Amino acid sequence: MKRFDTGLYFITDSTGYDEPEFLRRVEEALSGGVTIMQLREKNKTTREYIKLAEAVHEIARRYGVPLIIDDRLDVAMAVSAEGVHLGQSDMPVKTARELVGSSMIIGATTKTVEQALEAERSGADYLGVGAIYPTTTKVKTVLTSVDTLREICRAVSIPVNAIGGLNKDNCHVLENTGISGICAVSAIMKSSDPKAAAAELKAVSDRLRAGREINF
Ligand code: TZP
Ligand code: MG
Repeated sequence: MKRFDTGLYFITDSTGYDEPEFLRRVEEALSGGVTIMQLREKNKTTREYIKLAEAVHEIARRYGVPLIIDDRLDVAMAVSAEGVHLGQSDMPVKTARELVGSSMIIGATTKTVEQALEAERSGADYLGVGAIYPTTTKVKTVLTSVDTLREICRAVSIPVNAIGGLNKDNCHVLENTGISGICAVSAIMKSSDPKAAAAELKAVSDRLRAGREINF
């Protein structure tokens, strides 16, 4: 059975770092309390993506953290990653689920209740919803209101994570929304101390989830 905890969902961005420094930051973050991570690369060739995913997977395994690959089911399968994360213009969740069966974690980005219900029906295991705040991470996205986030949490029974511009000082808007966790790129990746940044965000996430039954 798939068990995973989206409490602190760390998403990578290797922009501006050479590979050793990138891998060092990933390891620091995992040692700070990341519960699940996503390798997110937009400008690598397939071979480069696979090579980096193998290196990241080796680290993630040591920390018992599931590795999710952004956008690319083929890369996820090639490195036996624990999961894949699919956006609205990537392979449909239903198709991916048919290809991989039940064991792989499939996440989906959704911005409306309709998209969320469709993703859940198609076999998604968790949802990412946002951007809650404007983000400096290279991404084409529009903002999603906290009200919509709350409606999505009510509408589905799979875990829902908030994403976009989140840091330890601005997560209070997520109180009582029903989220299962928070996703962060720059708050961890660009920190001078990724371990401390992850630990702080984990504590924030734990507080947000306190008293709620978590359905992961
Ligand atoms: N999807 C919606 S916002 C976002 C993605 C991938 C980027 C979030 O990055 P950050 O740095 O945590 O704002
Ligand atoms: Mg994507």
